[in-house]
Amino acid sequence: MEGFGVHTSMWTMKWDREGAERAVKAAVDYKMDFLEIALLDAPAVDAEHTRKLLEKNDMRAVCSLGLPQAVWPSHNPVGAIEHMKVVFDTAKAMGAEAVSGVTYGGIGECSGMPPTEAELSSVARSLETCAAYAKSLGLLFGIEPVNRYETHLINTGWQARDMIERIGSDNIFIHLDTYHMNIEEKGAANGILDAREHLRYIHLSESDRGTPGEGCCDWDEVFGALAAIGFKGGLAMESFINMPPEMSRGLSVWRPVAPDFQTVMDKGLPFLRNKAAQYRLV
Ligand code: LER
Ligand code: MN
Repeated sequence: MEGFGVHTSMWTMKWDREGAERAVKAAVDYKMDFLEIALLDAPAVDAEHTRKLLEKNDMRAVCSLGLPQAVWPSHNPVGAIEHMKVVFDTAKAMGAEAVSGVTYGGIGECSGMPPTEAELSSVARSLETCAAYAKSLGLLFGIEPVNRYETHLINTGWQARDMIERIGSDNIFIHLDTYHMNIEEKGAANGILDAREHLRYIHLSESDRGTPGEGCCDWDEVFGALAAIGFKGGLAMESFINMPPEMSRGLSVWRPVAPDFQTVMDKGLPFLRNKAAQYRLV
């Protein structure tokens, strides 16, 4: 995973043949290095169609997801592992390089209490088995800390490092997100410095999820810290401008955060590319 990517929510959250063709064409037009494909319903995906489409267009892919409540690893590690095996098999068949996201739970998993030791060890058990399965398929496996309103389990780079150190698998990595960091970390650089060698992927997402460069994220601190740790991973722009209702709830996106996807792609993407070039990341 390296270079610049974009989350397919920019164009579609429905990964059927039509959505896949539209998103891959748009990603090629914008000269993206990879696409992040939400794998919310893996069995419904025509993996062979996606693999051929990606190959034909020389486009790389990363898959991401949060787990449904019935198989949250904190309470049902066995169910979580079964669910994730289907996700890994599908991602592999699609030709993806990695599976990441809230792979340790669900978006909206908030118990109202701090995480218990029983929950964390159940999550660790699920992640360890998942990492081994992913490794057997040659896939990398990421965990994305998200803010306190979306999970009570892992909110910061430091907590993600703690979880990875419990597990010890070498194909598991930290995936940060500047939107969540802006809520949870003590400074824009902290999560990156804490995740350090485990950081292989980052969502570049503005403080309002809108057009990068038009919000409160301190992008110089973010890119300066990435340069300081010698970051070599994937830089994925994530902006949730057009959410279907079932996604709006989990992400709490209730209003248009940018006028349209062209604004995000034509203004936000060049802004991020310039910053990455300025800090010699690309
Ligand atoms: C959710 O808030 C988020 O940032 C997504 O990337 C989840 O995978
Ligand atoms: Mn994210």
